[in-house]
Amino acid sequence: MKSFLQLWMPSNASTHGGSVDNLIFYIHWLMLVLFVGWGIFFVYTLFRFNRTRNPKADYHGVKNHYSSYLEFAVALIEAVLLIGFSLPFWIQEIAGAAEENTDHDIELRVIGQQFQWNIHYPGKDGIFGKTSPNLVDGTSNVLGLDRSDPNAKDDFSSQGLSIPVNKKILVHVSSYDVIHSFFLPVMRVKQDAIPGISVPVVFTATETSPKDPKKSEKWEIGCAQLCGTGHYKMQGDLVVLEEDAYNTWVDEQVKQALEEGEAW
Ligand SMILES: [Cu+2]
Repeated sequence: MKSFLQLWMPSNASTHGGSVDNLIFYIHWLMLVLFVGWGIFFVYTLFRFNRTRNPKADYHGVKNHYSSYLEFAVALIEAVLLIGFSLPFWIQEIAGAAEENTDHDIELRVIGQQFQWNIHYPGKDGIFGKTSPNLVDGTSNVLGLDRSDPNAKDDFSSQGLSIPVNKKILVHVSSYDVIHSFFLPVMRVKQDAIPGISVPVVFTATETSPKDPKKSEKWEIGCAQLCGTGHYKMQGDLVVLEEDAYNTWVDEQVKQALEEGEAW
């Protein structure tokens, strides 16, 4: 069933993606059992309780408790999937891991905006420049970055997400306007981007993105929350590079940011 379901899924290119997929498969197994079980029960009742066999209505109904036991069992399995698998996984691998440990390699900020993704890179120094709500401007400075801060000099923003392969990436997801949802299908990452709240998420890419996106699967950032009329076009490119290529890319972006100075 796993390989059957995988035919409809994007490829997995993250370290934790296999666990997410497993959970999806368990849920599908449960749904298949329920679908077939209830289908058989439905057909059974059509014959067992048809009018020829039961000309007179029975006002007392069912006396046994089999259906209650069944419903309890289904609720129990669902609770195990949620409490036993889903929540611990999310806490260990994604949001919890990001909040607790600092052993990430790259730290970025992601700010959703109608209708694009803005990624804030701290530049070569790895330190984010100061930001202030007073400096926020929807067209030229979504981050509210204070360019007079020395740490902000080499900061730059991008509407695509470029990251190195096999490095632990920590992103702080937030929003400029309404609620969006930061979605990296191939990384099995999906996190609501909420104005006023910064949610940490970690992931590690296990392979580089396809060189020719026209010929193969396109790796992208999507928005998984209906956020307005332009929601459909709220996407960006996800580019996973070898470490050297990533460093070269960062150098170029920093150079450009330094040349442009205040302009964003
Ligand atoms: Cu959106």
